[in-house]
Amino acid sequence: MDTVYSEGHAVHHASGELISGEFKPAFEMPQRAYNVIDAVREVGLGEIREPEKHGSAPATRVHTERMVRFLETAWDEWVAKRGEIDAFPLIWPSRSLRDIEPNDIDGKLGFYCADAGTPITAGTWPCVSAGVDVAVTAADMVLNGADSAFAATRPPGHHAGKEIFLGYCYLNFTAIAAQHMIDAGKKKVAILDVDYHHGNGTQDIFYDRDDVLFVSLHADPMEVFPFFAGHADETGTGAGEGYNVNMPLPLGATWESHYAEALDRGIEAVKDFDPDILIVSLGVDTYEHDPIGQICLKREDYARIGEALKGINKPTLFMLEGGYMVDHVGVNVVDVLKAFDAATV
Ligand code: Q9C
Ligand code: ZN
Repeated sequence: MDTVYSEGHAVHHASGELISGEFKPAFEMPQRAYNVIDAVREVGLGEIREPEKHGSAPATRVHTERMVRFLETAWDEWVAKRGEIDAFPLIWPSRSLRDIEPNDIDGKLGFYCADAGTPITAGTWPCVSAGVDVAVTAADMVLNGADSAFAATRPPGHHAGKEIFLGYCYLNFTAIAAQHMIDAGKKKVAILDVDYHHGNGTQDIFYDRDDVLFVSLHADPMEVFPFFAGHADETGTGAGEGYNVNMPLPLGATWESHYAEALDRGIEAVKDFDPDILIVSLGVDTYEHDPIGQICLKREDYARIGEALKGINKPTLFMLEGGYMVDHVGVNVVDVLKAFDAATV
């Protein structure tokens, strides 16, 4: 399996995040992607390719034009007002308030950014632009006939919705790749999200559609981030009714206790849909030693995930999402990909 990767991600490095009442070092950092690429090289997974440039047009297919423009210009507006420190919102307005983008940068930050872990930094826009290039280039490889490809994007994307960003995510690279495939003429794309957290952004983007199935295994949102989406009764709306499948898992779940069974159900849902292409939102914050996750998968479980996914027997694009045990992100991700490559259908 070949990988698409751009060093361009590294310019986004948040100074910290507000968590548990304290400003702490950011869990989401450049070293995560370096560790993943090192592991890809180490095992000789395949070629590592540079992305082609795609501009911001693929992003505006799933996010509003005004949010994409905001992400592009926010840093300069912020620096003019506050100086060169990371830009955090100071208000999180409920969406029952006016749906008007304010002129002031503090108002705008609150309008789009929904948490205290996702600041705009000097490098955010160049970083997420490179991520769009990586996502679309990897999607094109699968569209052009590759059995599989890996988009080593950073930061993660699955929390970013049509017009909201949070959870270390600014643009939803998985959704951008899926939409790119639909725009290229594919009729049905399935997204299977195995990140520890619910992919609320991907769900938001495709909730009313029947051409993109969204299936997610994640820790119960009654207990953990993103708290406000990810329940089992969120099944889609309108034409999308029945095309959104959430499987919340209890904290402490292991492969044996819950995970294997839920993954099987998720895979069955994908098979029933019979997509042209499968996209996997691959987060490994389900790892037993992850500093922010409380699901307990062991190292050997990642190969089991890769093997199980191969059974779907579809062209497959893997997108990197979360995973914060920095020294283990690479081996866990690559264990999934290697096992997928090695498995026979
Ligand atoms: N105590 C992804 O994995 N903060 N995003 C949680 C934990 C937000 C993680 C605080 C975590 C978002 C893509
Ligand atoms: Zn996550």
